[in-house]
Amino acid sequence: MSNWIVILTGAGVSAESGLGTFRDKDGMWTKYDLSEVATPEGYARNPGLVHDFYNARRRNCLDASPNPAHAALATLAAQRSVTLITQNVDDLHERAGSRDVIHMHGELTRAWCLACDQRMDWRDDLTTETPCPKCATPALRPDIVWFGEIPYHMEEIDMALRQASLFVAIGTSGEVYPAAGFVAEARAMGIPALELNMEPTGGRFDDGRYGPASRIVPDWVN
Ligand code: BV8
Repeated sequence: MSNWIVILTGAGVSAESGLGTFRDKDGMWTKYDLSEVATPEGYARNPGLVHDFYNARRRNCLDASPNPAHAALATLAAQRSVTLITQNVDDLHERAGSRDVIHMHGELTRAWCLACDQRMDWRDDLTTETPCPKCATPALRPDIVWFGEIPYHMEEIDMALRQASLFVAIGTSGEVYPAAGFVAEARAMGIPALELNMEPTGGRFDDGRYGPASRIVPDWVN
């Protein structure tokens, strides 16, 4: 068995940086209708609303700072062989020093032109009128994986899971697939699974440590 740790993070790892989670009591999906702002159908119906939703999140993300959980994961990767997969679309892992982060749901700081199919770094607001810097067409969307769209890097993720000696899920409710299925895939291959979360999400793991990520992740890493 290799000595490779595969880590999956979710919104809980960025909660203490001030970025909202989705399904907690005041989470994003209690304020917005997911089908209107996080599906291709919603974007087709009202692209302006979707741009407003992601523009606000992009600004919050750029105003936020990594917390000790992000920093601890960057430290761990300097000591051990780690693959860091995140469902999060913020760049706090990178800003804490993590490298080669696998963003399976895309990134707030990237845009995708539907006219020329180019993807590019993007830190400003987007509107339906914003011209693509590559082809000048106003056809830019957030480079985010919406519900019903295929997550990015699935082959790379599958390969990483197969060679893992430990699978760790941090700050995720385990509600969204295919990410929510990784723990069962790991355990079916005999790979031990650890959950680090505010509270248990339902007994799918071999072990768990519970509390705020900014405390329990550094405690686990050190
Ligand atoms: C797919 C956009 C096929 C980015 C997101 C009908 C049609 C099509 C698909 C489906 C369908 N029905 C079901 C599906 C599958 C669907 C799905 O799973 N739906 C769910 C709702 C049932 N999945 C998809 O559509 C995916 N695509 O299936 O394509 C396919 C698949 C594989 C291979 C080929 C083809 C696409 C899923 C991605 C959708 N995009 N968002 C954005 O706007 O951010 S999902 C959204 O939920 C976010 O991306 C987020 O990352 C993700 C998961 O949420 P969490 O990160 O877990 O956050 P949550 O709030 O839920 O939980 C936070 C946790 O942290 C809690 O446990 C809390 O206790 C804890 N916590 C809070 N504070 C702290 C803390 N822990 C520690 N410390 C703290 N301080």
